[in-house]
Amino acid sequence: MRIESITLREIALALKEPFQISSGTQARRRIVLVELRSADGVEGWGECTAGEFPNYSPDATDTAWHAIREWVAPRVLGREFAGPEEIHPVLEVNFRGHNMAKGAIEMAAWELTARAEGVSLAKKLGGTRDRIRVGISLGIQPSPEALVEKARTSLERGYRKVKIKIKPGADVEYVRAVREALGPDAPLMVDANNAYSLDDTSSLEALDGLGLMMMEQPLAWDDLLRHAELQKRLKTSVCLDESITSVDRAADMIALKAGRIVNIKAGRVGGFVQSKAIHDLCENHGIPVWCGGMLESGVGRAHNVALSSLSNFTLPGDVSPSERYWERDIVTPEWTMDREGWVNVPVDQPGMGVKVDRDRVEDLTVRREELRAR
Ligand code: OSB
Ligand code: MG
Repeated sequence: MRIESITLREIALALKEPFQISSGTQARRRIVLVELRSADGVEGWGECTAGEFPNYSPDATDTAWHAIREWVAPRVLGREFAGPEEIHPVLEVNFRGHNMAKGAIEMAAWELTARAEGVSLAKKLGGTRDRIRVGISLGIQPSPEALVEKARTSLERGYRKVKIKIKPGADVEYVRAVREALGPDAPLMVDANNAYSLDDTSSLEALDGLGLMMMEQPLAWDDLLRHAELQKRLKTSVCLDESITSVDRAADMIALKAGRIVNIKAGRVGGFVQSKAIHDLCENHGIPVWCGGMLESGVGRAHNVALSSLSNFTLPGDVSPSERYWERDIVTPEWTMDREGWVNVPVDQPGMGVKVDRDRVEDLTVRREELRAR
């Protein structure tokens, strides 16, 4: 495979409603889409999962654009790769961080290869499922009552997991209200996005009594040691998101017993090679994984659906259907979910299995740049 050109596009896509987590609120997404073209004329699509600001990871829309243009693209363009597996190692040589920039290009190269070979991206990645179970991630709500309503309608709609975003001041009272309203069997979990420290564990200990499936990333984004300390004190499984930036960090989590579940987001770990390595490592250690989300458009969602088809993705992912996020997505068909919370994996179509709506993308594009092999 030889990539001849990379077209970067930034699109502005308004969320149906603002999404609030402990570290900030987003009302729209500034998404970098990447379109690769091979020497043979095959296209491959990718999405950079960075948010507008570096409040989740160090990546952000503008820095990712810069990193792709200045450092990622020059290492990839015009170079002969036997397969997409060879890209990640090349991007790691004396090049720290910028995982979401690296991941956007690496994942697009997988998509391109799947198309070129006429197989689905899911199969190319080693996936074994033709449908996946999904959940919903609910942002912080103005009141416990508002949250109960959202959680109730989500379960009625078919979602198999309800993830509740929490922060100090919007935690125990909120989650307890949902538990009391929806009963002991409702599949609930929380995600703190780093909002707590070991000095204020009283709310985390109160949440521990609420029968949650897991507690996602309560402590600092780069901290494994204190998560290990916290996990010792809790019955509830800790799930790590921000802290797992590579397969080595996943191995550290397991060695330190810093968590019992991993949220895999391909962008966060630099693409599919690392995602697969984390998946396999966790599978060998009896650690379940699930696919996280970064409010992706239909392109990034396609990649998440494909990844979720691997065998150890045994818990419902944050891979909700298009209508949960957008008035209108940028792919056809849009991603849909049935009443039982299943999303179909397009295993019989080459590549990601949805078509980019080029007219819609054009309408939403705020900047565009084409990078070519020299
Ligand atoms: O922590 O999982 C997170 C969105 C932005 C930043 C961080 C997170 C999230 C989500 C969204 O939870 C999940 C989704 O895409 O539906
Ligand atoms: Mg999270």
